[in-house]
Amino acid sequence: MKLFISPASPFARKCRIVVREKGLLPHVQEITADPYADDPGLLQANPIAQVPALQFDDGHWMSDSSLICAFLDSLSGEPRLLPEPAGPVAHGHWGVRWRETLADAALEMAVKLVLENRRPETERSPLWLARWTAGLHRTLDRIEAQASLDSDTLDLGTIALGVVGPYLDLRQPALRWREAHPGLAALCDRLELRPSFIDTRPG
Ligand SMILES: N[C@@H](CCC(=O)N[C@@H](CS)C(=O)NCC(=O)O)C(=O)O
Repeated sequence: MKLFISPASPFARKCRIVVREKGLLPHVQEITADPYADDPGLLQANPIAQVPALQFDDGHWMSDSSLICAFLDSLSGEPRLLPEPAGPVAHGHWGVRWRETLADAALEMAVKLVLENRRPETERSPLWLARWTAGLHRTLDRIEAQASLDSDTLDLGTIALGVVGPYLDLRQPALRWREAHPGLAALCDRLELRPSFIDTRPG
């Protein structure tokens, strides 16, 4: 399998962490591609032109980090990062997916802010910048209040939350998110000590 990534992409990082946690590194070739440069290899693997993308030897492909992570998790047994779909909404499968979705939403808004701020100043939309900034703050507040940040269980929700902080540190240092979100900051700092996180630090 080929996994198209870019070193700074938090969505690709989720998949790269899962590859390592599941011991799948010997079976996955990571290919660095710039999703903003019409990279021919990436376009062939994924018409949506986003990283991450997973390409199989028979030509099949998958996009979207959430789908790719769930697929990678299904390839081997322990550690199980996504429990079977059963149980109450706040726990187990649905709780994990809910926390992953919250983390992904924060990342989507953070990435949009980065892209908008890369445009010439006269072309930036104050309306969208304000909307995404407010949405990011609201989502981080909700994560801090409700996302079970003190759990030691490693799952797809925890991994997704764990990549939010380092991405904000890298791309949104002015946001000073740590002060208002100590639970998320502590979770991210704990996870950054794991080999899978060390090996995939954004840069
Ligand atoms: N929902 C997607 C988002 C992926 C995404 O936005 N990737 C960015 C890089 S961080 C990208 O490839 N952007 C290129 C583009 O949207 O044209 C996922 O979870 O994989």
